[in-house]
Amino acid sequence: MRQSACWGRALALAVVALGCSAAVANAAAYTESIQGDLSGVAASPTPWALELGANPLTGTAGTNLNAGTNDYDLVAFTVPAGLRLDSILVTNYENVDPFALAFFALQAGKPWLDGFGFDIGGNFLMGWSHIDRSMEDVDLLYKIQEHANEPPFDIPLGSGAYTLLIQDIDTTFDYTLTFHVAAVPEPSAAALLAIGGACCFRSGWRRRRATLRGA
Ligand SMILES: [Ca+2]
Repeated sequence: MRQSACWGRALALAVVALGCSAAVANAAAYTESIQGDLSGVAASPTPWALELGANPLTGTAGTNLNAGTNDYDLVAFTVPAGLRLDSILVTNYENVDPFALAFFALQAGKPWLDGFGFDIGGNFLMGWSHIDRSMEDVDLLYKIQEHANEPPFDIPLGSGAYTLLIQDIDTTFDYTLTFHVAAVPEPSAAALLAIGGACCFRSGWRRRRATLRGA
């Protein structure tokens, strides 16, 4: 193979790999006001298949003490094979109480194995976190990792099913969480370039050796 053709093929493969790993905007969206209130039933969290790109989840959750109602939101999201979940950004968190803390907990798989409200044992959780009004634009996934059970989970999350609990035991709140999903970069563009470089080096070496033998 000629060196120029060899490098050309390596670069083409690298471009393809970079293109596959680039995030695509506006993937799957779940909005409670459109698709319905998320399930509060442990046996059947609302399923949600994430897609490549930014997946916004918008809803309302929490407790209305005057009305005596609780809105627990359980979403069982799936990261498809070949993709990974890089982050869950708190895009929006609105609560009229400036001191209120919303509670988020994450577990692997479904159904929901832990409790609600005060009745959360924590043994089944990957981790949990509080969110308040100062924490917009933070990565909830890293906040949950700060309170991870042993062994702590890795970020990004790999393909599979997970369930997220969203609740507040004192107040109600509105939220938007944006799940950022990317392609697993395998093989990487750098690796393909390295393979291409090795290929070109070997073909050049063979040509030089053949030339020396023929001289
Ligand atoms: Ca809700």
